[in-house]
Amino acid sequence: ATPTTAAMNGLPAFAHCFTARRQNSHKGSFGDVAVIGGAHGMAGAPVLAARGALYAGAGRVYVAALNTPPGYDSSQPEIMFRAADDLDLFGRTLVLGPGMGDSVDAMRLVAKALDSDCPLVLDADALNLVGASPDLQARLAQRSAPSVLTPHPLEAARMLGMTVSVVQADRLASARELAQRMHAVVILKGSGTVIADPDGAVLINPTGNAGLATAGSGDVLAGICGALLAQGWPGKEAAAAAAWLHGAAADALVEDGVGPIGLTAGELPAAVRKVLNAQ
Ligand code: NPW
Ligand code: AMP
Ligand code: MG
Repeated sequence: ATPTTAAMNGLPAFAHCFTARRQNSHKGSFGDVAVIGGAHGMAGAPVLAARGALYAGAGRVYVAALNTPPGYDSSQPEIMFRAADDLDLFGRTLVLGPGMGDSVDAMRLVAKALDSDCPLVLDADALNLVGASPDLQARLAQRSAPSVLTPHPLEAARMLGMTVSVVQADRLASARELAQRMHAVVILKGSGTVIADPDGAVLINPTGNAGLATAGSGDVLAGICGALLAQGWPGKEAAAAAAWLHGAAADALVEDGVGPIGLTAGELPAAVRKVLNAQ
């Protein structure tokens, strides 16, 4: 089949994936997301992802930080903190990688997640680990639950064994190749984010601005994608809608004078909620 390339037609294109919030629903109706990451010096990354998931509508959100006793986020006490090897986490939608590092423990957790039936978002260090390990790639290839990879150009270049300039020279081809090699949906981030499915279909996300060029914004995107997967969205649709929402949130903030200069990743989740509720 000829691969298709399309510009996304806004979030309404994914309206069929929204489950209406019924009056008699409860937190269990909207899925659970567990974010695993946050090694030393990067404790904020999984919290940003968790906030992204919470504000994108996940019913319950957990954070498991490596090498750190379960903590507490006083400005977001809704998030539940667990130990990274808590078996209970591996039955939920998993977001792996924000601030995770490349330790042996991180590698073991990625392998365990890949072997689970959970919908999965692989970001940041989880991507670097998978890119460097044929064993993890084999585990990824045999998954039947949705798997979404969210590389920025350098992470994509590492996975493909290319330079960033080669990846960027043809972003559509790079995203498609990575999706096909890894047997997973790919969000190739950056200005003009590309969403690629292993079947060859490619989308270009039209939202977002340079305000997103700030630490932690990718962590928030991973959490949004996790929330949509947890609410039952298929992988490609979750990936495309997450990228759209993330960019639309940044666009709305800039319209309100919050950025592009000095926009912070922590400001994105509430803006995502506003965009979602306006649909
Ligand atoms: P340059 O500078 O141009 O040479 P890394 P990371 C390139 C965590 N975080 N187009 C660019 O290279 C993450 O979750 C924790 C072209 C850039 O310098 C990870 O676990 C935070 N090039 C970990 O830190 C907040 C692009 O990639 C380099 C590009 C490391 O993640 C921050 C960085 O890549 C962070 O999220 C583009 N669009 N985008 C926290 N608060 O705890 C990126 N590059 O070396 O993989 O490091 O992305 O910072
Ligand atoms: P990360 O590098 O993982 O924190 O991810 C950065 C996020 O910000 C991704 O979602 C990128 O697509 C987005 N981003 C970064 N720079 C820009 C830009 N100039 N225009 C639009 N989106 C951007
Ligand atoms: Mg990142």
